[in-house]
Amino acid sequence: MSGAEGEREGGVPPSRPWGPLCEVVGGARRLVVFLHDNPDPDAIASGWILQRVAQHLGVRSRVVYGGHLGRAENLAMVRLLRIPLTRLTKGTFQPRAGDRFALVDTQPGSANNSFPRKWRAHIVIDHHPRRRVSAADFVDIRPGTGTCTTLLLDLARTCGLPLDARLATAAAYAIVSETQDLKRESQREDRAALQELMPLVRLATLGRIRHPPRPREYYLAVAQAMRNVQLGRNTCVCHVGPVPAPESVAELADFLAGMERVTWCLVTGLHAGTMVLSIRTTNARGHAHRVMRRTVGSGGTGGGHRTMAGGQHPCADETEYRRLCAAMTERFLASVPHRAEVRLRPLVCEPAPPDGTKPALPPTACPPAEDVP
Ligand SMILES: [Mn+2]
Repeated sequence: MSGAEGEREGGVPPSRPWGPLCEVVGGARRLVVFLHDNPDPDAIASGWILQRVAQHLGVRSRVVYGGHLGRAENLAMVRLLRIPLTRLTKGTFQPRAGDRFALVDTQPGSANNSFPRKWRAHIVIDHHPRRRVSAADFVDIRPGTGTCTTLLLDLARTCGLPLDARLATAAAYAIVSETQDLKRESQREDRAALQELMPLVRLATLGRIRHPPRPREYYLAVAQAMRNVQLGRNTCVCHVGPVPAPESVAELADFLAGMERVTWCLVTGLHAGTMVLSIRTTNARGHAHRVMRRTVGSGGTGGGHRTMAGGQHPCADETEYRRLCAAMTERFLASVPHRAEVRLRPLVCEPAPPDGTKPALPPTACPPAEDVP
């Protein structure tokens, strides 16, 4: 679990809680916790728990992330629970002597984080499949755990961290959102952790996080997405085009994967020079992370879990986006089971307008694929 730590800076009184994680955290002048880019609630809660562990041990700490925080639920979580996060933009982060670096819900060398490639990580705590490069003083990677938050709660206990209502509410929201209310890839540990948190959780706040007010752009993105949904017998593909926030892609993938008879779903969007991809499968023994790697191809990167995966590919403009969409649809369909079914049909049929006029009728549902000769 943890390697030998040569020089420990600053003596730690013996009365303190002691364990491999405490030792590495306690030896830092400052602990900088990196989340993955475009952090989700699991990453946010995990990072905050580790920051509080550091504070508990008398070590200053900050939580940083790259990318974007745009999903309404995540913004509500951070705002209502007053979670201190720092977004990394060029020149905002200066490492200092005595800094130690932690990565949570991601690993060094993974394309989905902003941890500099040449830096050495001191702490890696994650529940994604282990990467070869994850060497650090303290490494705890448990791919079987449904959420990284469950792992952090377990480790925080070994450091004697007391939970308060805000932290418990963040952790509970992380667990229910990452596992879709324990329906998706949750383990006994995740359920036990949630049950233990519940007496402390601010339930009305949790409700406000789960049902936040949403901007109009969100509904426009949904409308845009629905016009681009294509269905095969058990597959759903949706290339949304430009999206207001990269997390919209994952959100739409969750939404579309709930459609009856859809077992595999690919959603893509274009945001800030990057094509963002999400894959979902309802097959608990699927390999969404592998299908993602095949789908993005050699020019992109991707990873994830059995039933959910994310990816990205550089993409200059909408012309290139359309070209990439065609290639990715083809590779996705070739990678999922039932590959014989490759004919996709649109979910929504737009009525053909007479020349020069707007459609007079609203879109209608296309007949299901089975009914089409
Ligand atoms: Mn996670």
